[in-house]
Order: sequence, then C-alpha cells, then structure tokens
Amino acid sequence: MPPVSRGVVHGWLRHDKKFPHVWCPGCGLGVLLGSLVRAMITLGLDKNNVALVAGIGCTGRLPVYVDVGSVHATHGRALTFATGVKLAKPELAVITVMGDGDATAIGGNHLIHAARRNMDLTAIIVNNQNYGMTGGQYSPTTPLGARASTATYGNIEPPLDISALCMAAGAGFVARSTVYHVTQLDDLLAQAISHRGFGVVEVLSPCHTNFGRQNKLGSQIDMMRAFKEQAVRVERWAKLDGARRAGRFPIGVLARRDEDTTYLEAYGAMVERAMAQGREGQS
Ligand SMILES: Cc1ncc(C[n+]2csc(CCOP(=O)(O)OP(=O)(O)O)c2C)c(N)n1
Ligand code: SF4
Repeated sequence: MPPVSRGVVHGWLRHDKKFPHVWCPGCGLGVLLGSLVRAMITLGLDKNNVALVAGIGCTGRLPVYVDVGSVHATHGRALTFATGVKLAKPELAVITVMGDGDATAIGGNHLIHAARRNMDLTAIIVNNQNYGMTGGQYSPTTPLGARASTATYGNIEPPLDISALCMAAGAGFVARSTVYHVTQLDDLLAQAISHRGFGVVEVLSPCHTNFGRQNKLGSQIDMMRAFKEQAVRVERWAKLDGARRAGRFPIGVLARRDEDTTYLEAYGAMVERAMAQGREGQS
C-alpha cells in the first residue's frame, strides 16, 4: 500500500471550521489524529460510513477535527453512545476515542462490558497517565510513586494495565503502541478497525504539560525518547526475563481471537426470532 500523503489526510479534516485545535504544541494527540485518518484511508473507508465517538478530555476532542460523522458525548460514556450508534446503523465503522480517565475511571464499567460482549466497535484508548484536560490529576494508569496535582506526595495506587484488563474481559483484538512508533500505530489501528468484534488499541502518548512537568520528565521530545527506549516489540518481549522487563512494556498485537459469530450477528438473529414469534402470535 503506498503511503497516504499529507494532502489526502488534510482532506479528512475540518480545517476550515474547527481549527486551530485546543491541544498543547507537541502533544501526542496530533500524531494519533494523523495515524487514525491514515488508517481509515488505507482501509478504503468512506467518510460517510464512519462514526467517531468520544467522551470528554483532550483526547475526547479528536473526533471534532475529523470530517466524518462525530459524536462528542459525555465523560466516560463514549462506548454507550457508540453501542447505540452501531446497533442502529450496523453498516457504519464505529470508532471510539477515549483518554485513560474517560475509558478506565468514570467509564471503566462500560469498557469491561463492551469487551465482555466483544461488541463490534473499535476502542482507541490514549494513555497519557493522567487527566490532561483538567490539570494533571492522577488517573487509574498513573504509575506508582508518580506525582499528580491530586498526588503531590506521590501516587500510592498501583496502576491499571489497560490492555490486560481488556484481554481479561474478553476483547477479541487488543494491541498497544505509542505515538513514537507511528508506522506500527497506523497498522494496528487499521487492524483494530477491520477486526470483527471489539478491537482495542492502547496508545501511549506524552502529556508533557501536566504529567511530564510534574514528574520532571523534560520536553515532549524527551518523553517520546523514553517511549522509544521502554517499548519492546511483543515478539522480543516473550524472550526477555523478568529483570530485563523492568521499566519496559510490550507493543504490538497482544491478543487476537476471531469469532464465528459476532455480537451484532447474534443480536440480528435474536431480533429476527422475536419478529417471527410476533408474526406467529398475530396469525
Ligand atoms: C461527568 C463529568 N465528570 C468530570 C468531568 C471533568 N473532566 C473533564 S475531562 C476529565 C478528565 C480527562 O482525562 P482523560 O480522560 O484521561 O483524558 P485526557 O484529557 O488526558 O486526554 C474530567 C475529569 C466532566 N467533564 N464530566
Ligand atoms: S494537557 Fe496534556 S494531553 Fe492535553 S493537550 Fe496538553 S499535552 Fe496534550
């Protein structure tokens, strides 16, 4: 597949209506925006057949900038709105974009159950290790000991592994990458979108303004460099012993399970059964 040019990506943005964007210069969310648009173009999706659904937060702003059907919903509820959209219009590719707070704190219950149902949706979860938009409060993914505006003496809670949670809850496709590994990210997003079932991509992204500043991690470039050093391709990860895994994390496809019947197919069959029963009752 030839690379997607910047001009083509530009054609998928609401550049004349919604820009300038609200993100801090250097935020990783711009990289993800480009990556997602490239993935949709590479898959040959029609703009009119995509729904991007988000909650609230810096990450939640992303669909606002893309020229497809978008829902800027309420904090923590992107998956509930997306589930409704998908059930009403199964022909759409329905893609949710959530921050770690949005997806795993206030929206954690919805994430578990969307994964359990293996709902036919894509969930892109941006893990910037804090609540970016509201000033750097700690979130379920803030590392142990890290500082946050609500953990000024260091976070005492162990962090949640988003990908492990989704795998345990039943998601059919789970992958992790970072905004540094952008070529891999393009590919994983395309795989998740085309997966039949619940496709999750956890995306590590720097919030240098809040998390980085409070933890003296340097500039966004320093934080990107750290991703480069800490991330290990999943194939190599399998060969590392415990000591060599410390402070690092695997990236790539972490789980993939192909189903014969998807949730939507089971739902459609149930509706058919109910309607047939109704018709029998009337005759
Ligand atoms: C019901 C509700 N509770 C709280 C808020 C305030 N709020 C807005 S964004 C946000 C957290 C955002 O953090 P995250 O989801 O990690 O996304 P990020 O901004 O880091 O991308 C919170 C708590 C809200 N908008 N609605
Ligand atoms: S506050 Fe953090 S997550 Fe939000 S736009 Fe700025 S750098 Fe990005």
